[in-house]
Amino acid sequence: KVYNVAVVGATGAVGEQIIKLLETRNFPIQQIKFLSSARSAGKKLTFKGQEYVIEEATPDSFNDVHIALFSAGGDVSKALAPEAAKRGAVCIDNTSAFRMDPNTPLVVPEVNPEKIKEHNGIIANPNCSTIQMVAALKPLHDRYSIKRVIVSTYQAVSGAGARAIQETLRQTRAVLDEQEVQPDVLPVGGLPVKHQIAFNAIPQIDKFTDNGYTFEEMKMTNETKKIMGDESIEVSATCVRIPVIYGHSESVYVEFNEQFDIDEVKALLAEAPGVTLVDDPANQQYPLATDAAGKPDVFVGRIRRDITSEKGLNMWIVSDNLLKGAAWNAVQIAEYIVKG
Ligand code: 11C
Repeated sequence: KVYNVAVVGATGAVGEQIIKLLETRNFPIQQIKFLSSARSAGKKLTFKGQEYVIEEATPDSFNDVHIALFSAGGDVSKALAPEAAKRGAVCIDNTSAFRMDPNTPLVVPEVNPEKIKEHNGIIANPNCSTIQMVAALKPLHDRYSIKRVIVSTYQAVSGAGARAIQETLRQTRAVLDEQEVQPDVLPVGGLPVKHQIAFNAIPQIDKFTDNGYTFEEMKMTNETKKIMGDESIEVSATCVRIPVIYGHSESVYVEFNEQFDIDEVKALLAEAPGVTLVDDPANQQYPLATDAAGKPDVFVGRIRRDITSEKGLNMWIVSDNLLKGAAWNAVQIAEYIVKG
């Protein structure tokens, strides 16, 4: 069988990666269309050697579409994913619009692939920092039962989109040239205060909620429970933006309910689907964003028992936020749909 596919948000940082993956994975496409907001409509792009004009997305754009991949922001998804679903498309949505909706599965194929079949026209793709963490937590939770997680992230600017990448490069040049830095995008578009990202670390990703955590941090808490299918797992996150372009890194402390064996932890992670173990401190080998960039896997290393807690484990988890954190996870879900 071949499919009519729509990519919504074709010009964005994630949309670009989705298109590349559909090409290289040889996704079984009958027809493909590229959609965007009115702002980017009319731009051209090449797919498998053929030129396409990007069209403005409207409800009727989804007539006859079988699979629609959305990454054009929450408002576009809220307005158009239900319209696409009504017309028979299965939507894979990269935004946070439907993630916590009880009728929408939130899927990481290595963790809860069985949920894909339960969709009502929309399947949500989790937040990038959550995806890479749960891919590593899943085999450990199955074996030792996780009580709580304390995570600090070191997140790449590409998570905030193409404009944040440009801003980081521009600011870095300005600092090196001893010019004045004029922050314009980060930490959050739409908020009045901006901070320098070049040669800095900004402890704010997304807006603040009323409990003192940011939305990005609360996504890690809430999405982890939903994906792992276990409301008892507690997650406390501090999310930090650093001037890396591709690849989120995370320092993760996990406390188990059961006793664990450190060699067995490493063996479980070495065998886990989509996870690559890079854990050889004697040879200074551990996951690095520069190594993870461009690769589909989640890399885990620096694995050690916590010196303050017998049932505590520390590890370092790195993955390309635009790939496993977004485009690759979405295309994986699409491939599951195709496989039936
Ligand atoms: C970031 N994690 O790095 C965010 C980007 O909920 O899909 C993804 C936001 C989301 O800024």
